[in-house]
Amino acid sequence: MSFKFGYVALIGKPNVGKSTLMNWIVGQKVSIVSNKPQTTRRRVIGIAQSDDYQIAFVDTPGIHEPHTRLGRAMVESARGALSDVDLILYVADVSHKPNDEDREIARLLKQSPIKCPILVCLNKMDRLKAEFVVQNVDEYCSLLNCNDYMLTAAIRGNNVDKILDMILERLPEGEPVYGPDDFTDQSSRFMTAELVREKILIATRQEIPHATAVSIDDWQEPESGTLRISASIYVEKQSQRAILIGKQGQFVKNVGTLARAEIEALLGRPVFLELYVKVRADWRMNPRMLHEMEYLE
Ligand SMILES: Nc1nc2c(ncn2[C@@H]2O[C@H](COP(=O)(O)OP(=O)(O)OP(=O)(O)O)[C@@H](O)[C@H]2O)c(=O)[nH]1
Ligand SMILES: [Mg+2]
Repeated sequence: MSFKFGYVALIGKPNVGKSTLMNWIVGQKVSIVSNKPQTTRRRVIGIAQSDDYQIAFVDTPGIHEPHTRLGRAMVESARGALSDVDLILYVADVSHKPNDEDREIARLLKQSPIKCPILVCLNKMDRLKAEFVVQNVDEYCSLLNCNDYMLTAAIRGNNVDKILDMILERLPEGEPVYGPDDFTDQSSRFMTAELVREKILIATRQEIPHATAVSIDDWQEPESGTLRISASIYVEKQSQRAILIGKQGQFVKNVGTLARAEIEALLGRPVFLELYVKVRADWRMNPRMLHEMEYLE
């Protein structure tokens, strides 16, 4: 078999499991994952490879009706992934029927001038009740005019090998573009900020997940020994800051402990992580802040 290379865009609503699926196939936490919608905020490449192929997955923010400048940038970023890819993997939560957001995405995909193949990944099949299987599968497939689908449970890797085979069948032959050890296009700094944000998303509710951003302020990397990282956590209100700090600073301390363990594993060395919680009213509306956070291209 000759070598295959291709770009595959993961497109769908927020919270359907796009990042979970990509991480499983790549075999690394490339994108952060949480049970809060709109976890992924910009395009992230995850590279899956073997002796026979290299697949560059383009994970995207979930497509939704945006209410902030950040939301608009996220949806633009997802739409931007539709051009220059070899395959679109439309990911949906099959345990629910398609709604208006799915219909909007289907319209977007059908209107799109790019004519690459579309594969439908019906995820969260572990939550799909037997009596709805036929109906829900049928509704998603007819929405996209596409019978190339696979039911998956990315959280446990069920059928992920099968969807990988379907992806490979549809990819062109080509030379590898990335190095044999590459698994993402993100910088260590960005991934570090994301890991801190993930711990906050998992531990908070309501507006806080959406109102939180993390940026790296200082990164001291001696040739050996401990790496010293200082980061700011931005929220939009004093009340949110108080929650993130917690009683005697316990909340942010826990966030730091959980994030540090993963950052150390990622960077392969000891890390000293300092976190500061700051208020920036309406940062989600502020293009300069969005640039600083690397959410605007
Ligand atoms: N039950 C179940 N949960 C899943 C499955 N796949 C992902 N999840 C969960 O669904 C939630 C959302 O997963 P993500 O991978 O962050 O979803 P996403 O589509 O990338 O979301 P955005 O980045 O917000 O667009 C997380 O809590 C996952 O653990 C699955 O197959 N079954
Ligand atoms: Mg995601």
